[in-house]
Amino acid sequence: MKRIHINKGFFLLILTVLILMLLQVLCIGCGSGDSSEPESNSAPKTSTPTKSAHGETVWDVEWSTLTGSGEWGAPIGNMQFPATFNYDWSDGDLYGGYSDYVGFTATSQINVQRDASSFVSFHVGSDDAIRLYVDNNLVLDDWAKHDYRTKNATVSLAPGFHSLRIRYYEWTADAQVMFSCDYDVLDW
Ligand SMILES: [Ca+2]
Repeated sequence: MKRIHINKGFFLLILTVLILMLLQVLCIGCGSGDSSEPESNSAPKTSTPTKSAHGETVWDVEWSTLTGSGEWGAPIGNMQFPATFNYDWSDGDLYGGYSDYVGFTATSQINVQRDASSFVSFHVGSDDAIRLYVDNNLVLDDWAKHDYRTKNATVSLAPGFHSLRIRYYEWTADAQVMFSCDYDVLDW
């Protein structure tokens, strides 16, 4: 009986060690799946592409008010823009009944399907202010109150996905915003 008791104790010890090793492996696996990592310069995950139900590249747009001192106010709604756009609202409403002191942040992504790093052309136009970021780098900066005008930039990009972000605001009077780029990076 004593011999059996010792074997049982040894068995329980081995079982405990195995369970602890299993928990350690599971814990390491959980750590790498942390979804709260901060925004980085890398391309967004391709598992959540910004595409419409019809398979076209689109922009996710979040509208916000502007305060009288030019600070971002409250979010007022979301919508989607097509891959390229040119909205001329004149002095009418831009979104949600707002014709002045309103703006948006829009995000999208492109796919450079070329053999090597190469230049991609971007074009923006705005009344009033606009900024374009590629992979979180500011590449077009026209952040001031002004009548409609356009800006162009070419950026060397490696093959693969790259994130885009536009910030825009309308101060008063007429309003317009435009975006376009090389079409081949929109077709994926
Ligand atoms: Ca204006």
